[in-house]
Amino acid sequence: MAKADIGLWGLAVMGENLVLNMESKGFTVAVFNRTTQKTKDFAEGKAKGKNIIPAYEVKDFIASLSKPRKVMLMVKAGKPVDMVIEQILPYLEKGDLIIDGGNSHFPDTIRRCSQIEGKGLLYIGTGVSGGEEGALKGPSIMPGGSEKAYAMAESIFTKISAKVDGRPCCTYIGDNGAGHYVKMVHNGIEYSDMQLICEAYYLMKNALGMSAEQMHKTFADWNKGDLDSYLIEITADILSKKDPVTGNPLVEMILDKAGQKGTGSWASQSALALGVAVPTIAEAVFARCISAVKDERLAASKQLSGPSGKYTGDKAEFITAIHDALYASKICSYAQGFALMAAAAKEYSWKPNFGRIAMIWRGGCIIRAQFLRRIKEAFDHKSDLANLLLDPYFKQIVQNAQPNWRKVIITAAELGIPVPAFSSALNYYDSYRTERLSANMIQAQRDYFGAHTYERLDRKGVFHTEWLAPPQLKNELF
Ligand code: NBP
Repeated sequence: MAKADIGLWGLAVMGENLVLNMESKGFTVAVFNRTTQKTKDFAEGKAKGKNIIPAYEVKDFIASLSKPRKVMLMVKAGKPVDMVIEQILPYLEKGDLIIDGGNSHFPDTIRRCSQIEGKGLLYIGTGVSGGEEGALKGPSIMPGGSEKAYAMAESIFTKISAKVDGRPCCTYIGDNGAGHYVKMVHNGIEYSDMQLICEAYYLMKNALGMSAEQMHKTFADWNKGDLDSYLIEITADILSKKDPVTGNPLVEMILDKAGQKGTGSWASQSALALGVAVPTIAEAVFARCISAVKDERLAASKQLSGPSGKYTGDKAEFITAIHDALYASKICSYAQGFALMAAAAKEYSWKPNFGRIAMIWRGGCIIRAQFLRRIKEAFDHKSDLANLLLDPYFKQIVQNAQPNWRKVIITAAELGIPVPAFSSALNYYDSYRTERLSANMIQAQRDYFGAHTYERLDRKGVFHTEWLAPPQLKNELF
């Protein structure tokens, strides 16, 4: 029997669809799953008559692969990945390649890469975005590992990935954990994109009293302009869907309690560890956390009061203001995500091409959007751009949006409507553009209670003051 080009372990939604995608591009794929019944069901169902080889023993699975072997894992992130690696390693040889396509945490990928390369094998940790539809029709693929490992997988990855303007949404990201890091930041940006859209919807509903139909039309309209993106498109679709039971808009029948699987929080944690400000991404994670304590909020709503009411000004003007607030905040959130990737690249010695990363996010992933082309242009123009906000195009957009952006946040505060992501984005912008912040007072406080020292504006050196020493301040040069 002909040998398979690649083997895939893990036949849940992502794995099955990736296998069908690979097979449709001319590859023969061997498949394996811990629960063998799933392999059987797949072989007798969706895989029937296709170049897909089912295996029910690990030994047979590996034996069905052409050499050097390529084994891709699409299993639950965490321990299962290590358990699967342990089971396949005895059957693999030097030069074989293991690819982890799940949402693994990047430190795990760095560790696994080093362990597996230490045995003479090759390892790729890759982000695969786009959910089950992306896996089937073409995901955005973000591979990390050695260039030698990537060369082995490149032809399969580029063929199965989404294409935009004929170009594959796949590019080599960098060594070891770089691919999973970029996927993690992608997910962090996805969290903030979603939260910002939710705040726009919430203002339309609560400040303007718009119906689902009116909001559907507004989002569909926005999808034809600067905000053209998958998430705006699906938001418009969602608002037009009726609940078959009650006849109400379905979205209004859904419990306001958000779930999360952890990648947004990993992105925020990494930013904290690296000392990079990603307030809008973190705020989006916190917004999900506060939504999750529904029972507490219900009780608090009976005890804690605040303003309420509707916006009384011009509705059409306010809708435009929400649009501008959304676009400006979105730019800040992407600025934070790219700044985070730049800091991580420095920390872990990766050399990502940020323009290319923006390009591979244009298709096959949840944050796909027209405006990513602008990010590519910004990095083409200046590859070491410190912050997207400094790019002439984004600078102008945010400058023009400012009056409306501020108006939306002021109005929301006056009406008692929470807009944490809009506000954090504006605070990020205002902090980033401010020459002298309030941190001089922090330094003074730290020096007062902990002798942590401070620097001065007028002289070089490190200083400490005995703050209670009478009658005047005594500065000592360390
Ligand atoms: P799941 O994340 O739900 O994982 C299910 C798969 O993991 C099954 O094949 C299961 O085998 C296998 N598995 C588990 Br659980 N524990 C195992 C173990 N100890 N040993 C071997 N296999 C084990 O599947 P998914 O939703 O298809 O996602 C796969 C990966 O892709 C995950 O890392 C996920 O985070 C990532 N991802 C998912 C999406 C999405 O939209 N779902 C999008 C992008 C990335 P079993 O059948 O025997 O239980």
